[in-house]
Amino acid sequence: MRILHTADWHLGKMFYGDYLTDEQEYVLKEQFLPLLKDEGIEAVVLSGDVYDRSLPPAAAVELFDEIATKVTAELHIPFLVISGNHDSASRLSFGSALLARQGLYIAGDLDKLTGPVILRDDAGPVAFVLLPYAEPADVRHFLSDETIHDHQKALEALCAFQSRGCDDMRAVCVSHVFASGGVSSDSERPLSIGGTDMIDSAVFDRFQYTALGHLHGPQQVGRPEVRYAGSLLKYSFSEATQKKGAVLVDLADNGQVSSRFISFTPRHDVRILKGSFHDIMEREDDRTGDYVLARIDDTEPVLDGMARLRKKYPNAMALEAPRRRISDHAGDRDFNIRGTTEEELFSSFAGAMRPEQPLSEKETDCLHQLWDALRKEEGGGIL
Ligand SMILES: [Mn+2]
Repeated sequence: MRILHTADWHLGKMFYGDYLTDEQEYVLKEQFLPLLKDEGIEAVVLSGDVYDRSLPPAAAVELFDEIATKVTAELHIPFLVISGNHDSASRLSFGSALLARQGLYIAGDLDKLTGPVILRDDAGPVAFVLLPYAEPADVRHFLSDETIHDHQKALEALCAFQSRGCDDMRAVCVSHVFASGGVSSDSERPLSIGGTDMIDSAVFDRFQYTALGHLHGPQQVGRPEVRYAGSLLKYSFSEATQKKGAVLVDLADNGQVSSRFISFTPRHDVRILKGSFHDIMEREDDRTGDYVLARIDDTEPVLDGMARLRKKYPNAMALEAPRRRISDHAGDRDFNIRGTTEEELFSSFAGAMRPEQPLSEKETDCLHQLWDALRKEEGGGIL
């Protein structure tokens, strides 16, 4: 059986104030859907974080509706989906019993879990054990097991509950967890504040393949058959160098698994530009529509930098100047502005911005001349 493992779509995600729904639509329609056909995919897995938030914008819901319909009703490929920590489990699993008859298997609400989903290939049954993201307290109540207090125990118990009856089958687990050993980025929301949110991936030992969601960088955990597919797109600048795509998994008749990562090419990339502001503005770039962060190495302030950057890169998201010299004392000066001349105000500003290098004589002379010139034009309305 040939399976495509994807995760962390985060439909309706906002990136520095812009919705990424159009970018998500592009990659899903232009890359993901054609891949299903071209590669002869027989089952699609989405390992949680379908949406970016529990109440997603209407456009995001419409997009998922359209994609899920294409996968199941048009391409006739079973589509297995779990809710992640960003999803509302109960909203996501609306109509799930009905949809399962159409090949769309959604596991969200614990109350609606039905045990493994059994698909078949020429060699027999393949069990898909769907483990939606759940808080330990919710699993404790659901299974009436007072010993469940952490993510590890909750996952083990939920996994046992959902695996019932498939002991002797080839089995694929779908789970949204932070497996210890995994590497995180800036766009995942922690699963627990205080206490540990990490789980030991030994719980997946019994499965031929484990399709994980939550960490946004594609990676394997321990062995190659336990993997994170990573997110659909880059959702933070910390992911700028990551590849984004899906994992193509071949599950052989004897249970052997081979897998390979397939990259998606987004319409607009997420990049960090480095160098001086001047270089960034002057250098040739044929992808100026990308989402960029300019990390400039200028030590002097760049006036109106963001507005100028956006003239070249309309989707510029941020401008950082980590080497810019700013006095430790800037901001906590206490002096009477009214009793201060313009020259004094300026040298105080210069001292705050460039503390280790006071204004030189030449600079001071230059300033005096400027002030003089401005004063002389005062009648003209400049000052
Ligand atoms: Mn996520």
